[in-house]
Amino acid sequence: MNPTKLNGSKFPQQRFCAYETDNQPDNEGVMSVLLGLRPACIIRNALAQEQSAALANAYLDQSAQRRHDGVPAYEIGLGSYGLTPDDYFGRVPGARADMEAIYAAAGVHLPSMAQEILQATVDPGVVVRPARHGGRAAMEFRATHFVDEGPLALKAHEDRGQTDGYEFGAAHRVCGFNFYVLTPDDQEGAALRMWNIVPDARTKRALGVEKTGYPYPTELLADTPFIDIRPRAGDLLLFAADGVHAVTSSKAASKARIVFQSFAGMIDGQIVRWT
Ligand SMILES: O=C(O)CCC(=O)C(=O)O
Ligand SMILES: [Fe+2]
Repeated sequence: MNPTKLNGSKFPQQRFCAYETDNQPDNEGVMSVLLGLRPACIIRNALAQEQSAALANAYLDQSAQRRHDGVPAYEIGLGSYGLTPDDYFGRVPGARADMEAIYAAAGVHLPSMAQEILQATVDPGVVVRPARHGGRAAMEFRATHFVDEGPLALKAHEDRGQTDGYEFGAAHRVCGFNFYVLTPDDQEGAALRMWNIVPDARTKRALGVEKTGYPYPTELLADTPFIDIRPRAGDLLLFAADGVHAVTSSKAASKARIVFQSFAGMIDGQIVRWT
């Protein structure tokens, strides 16, 4: 029988808000999300407007594929969703070549920038590295273009479900680590909506989403407090992706929303990254 509410852990209400900085790698903001003390840290203008525009244009010049996971979006690159570790890591070289072509065309090497930002932010000596499997390294980013089909551009979900069997299944928290390069001009919609709930294993089993994390029925979230975070082109967002979240529909004329997505989590004191 379906549960009638979601059980799990919550952030204390006074800490359930996004930490925001402007173009400053911020140790407290970033570490507090990785450690699970806060839901999100947004670094505004981590990319210059020209860099975002160049990445968006380079993405649009490539032929993206419809996502294979049922999400109404096109992507270039690769995510672990629905793939075994052998499949995922086997496909990385091809997918990485597609992403490198975008970085080269844009003249912006996002993986190096991400590494520099994280390394400059965390305490000296903390290792920041890709997730690994049999000597192979995970993808740095994939690029997703959401095609807003409403009522949510991306249904409520959490991204812990996609980590089963992977090294990153052991991450303390599964955090989204996203650069936004094209966003709708919208004061209300096109937000990342985060509900204050990290569902427990029992709730996930009851809903049959323990291996996917997708989707959660919105009726079950009616009484759960949420925040809306509205990233703009150039922003870098780190957020608790193991909590239930969604992307709200845009009301703007142009709904295009392009995100260079990845995940980050702490494993044994190291910061590990994957897609
Ligand atoms: O685009 C966003 O703001 C978040 C996307 C997301 O949650 C996902 O792709 O798993
Ligand atoms: Fe997500």
